[in-house]
Amino acid sequence: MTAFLTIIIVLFVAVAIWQMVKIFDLAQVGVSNSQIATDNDNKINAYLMLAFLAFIYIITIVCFVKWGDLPLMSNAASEHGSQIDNLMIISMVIIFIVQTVTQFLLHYFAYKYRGEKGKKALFYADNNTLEAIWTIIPVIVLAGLIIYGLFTWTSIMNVNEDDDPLVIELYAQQFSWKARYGGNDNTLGKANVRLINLDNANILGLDESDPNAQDDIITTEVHLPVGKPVLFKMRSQDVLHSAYMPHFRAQMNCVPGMVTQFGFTPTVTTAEMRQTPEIMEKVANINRIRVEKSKELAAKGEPALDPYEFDYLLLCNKICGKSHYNMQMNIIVETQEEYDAWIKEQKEFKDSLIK
Ligand SMILES: [Cu+2]
Repeated sequence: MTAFLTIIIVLFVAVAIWQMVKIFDLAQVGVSNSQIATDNDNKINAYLMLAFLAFIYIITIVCFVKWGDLPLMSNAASEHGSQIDNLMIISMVIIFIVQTVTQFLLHYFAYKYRGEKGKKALFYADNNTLEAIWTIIPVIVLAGLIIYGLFTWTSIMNVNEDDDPLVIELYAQQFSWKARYGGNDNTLGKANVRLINLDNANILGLDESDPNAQDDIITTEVHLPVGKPVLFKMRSQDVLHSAYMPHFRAQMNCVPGMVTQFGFTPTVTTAEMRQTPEIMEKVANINRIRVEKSKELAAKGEPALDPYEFDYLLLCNKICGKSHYNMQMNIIVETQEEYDAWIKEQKEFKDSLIK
């Protein structure tokens, strides 16, 4: 890798020197003007423009045919998820149409109006109608997209406290996540990084004198009852992290020194999601690759890879350090009964402290 980077850097330096020499050459007054393009040069470049246009269209079609059936992401597993997906699809379709048309105009015009000896550019001062059209149409489309986006954002970010959401803290640190439930009172106790005490295992810095903190439950997995609104409160111990739950279309930065939040309602249990055709196909594909890889490993006398099983994940979406890629925690969406049984088995904060 280092060798590869060195070669690239050497290459860039060489290109930079070459370009500088060229500039010096051009700056020489009175020297031959062989740098001026001829009709033939212009013609070659004009056809190259058309060739490039064809190239980007062909590559787009190839991508659609070859990978068009791959969904970017399986169906959303939260109530607001379809709102995000719609916003995304509408934006993508508009961008796709606009870019297809503008690429054509850009390259075709460069071809059509290439430089030719004796051909003079038309002097055209301005045209108010044209300018009005290419100002008003983008303004309407962009304003529409932005207003639609703002409405979607507001409707997603407004947490209705009357819904009595389940409050869970997501605690980020290099390079792991912890979750904290409010316990029986569904209220998180006060916490501050300054109160972290590793001697008695107070790893999240909970205020040990706060009555609300006593029944808090700290876990290394998030369990959520399906259909129940949940409100995540994010905290970070060290640097910026970002709590990213792609299947629920949720993401929020975790900022040291402040609490951020994101609320949603999960709608599909982990068990149901594992049964959907998209996920089954994806899992089968991953396991096919794992079997192949295991054969290679077996040849080297190394143990085989475990089969993969789908789970919702909480990932970190801010590059927070060298093990950032591995910063994840499982999220299990289950029925209320399963959730109740799980939470009952967990230790409360006051019992988890080392006396
Ligand atoms: Cu991180």
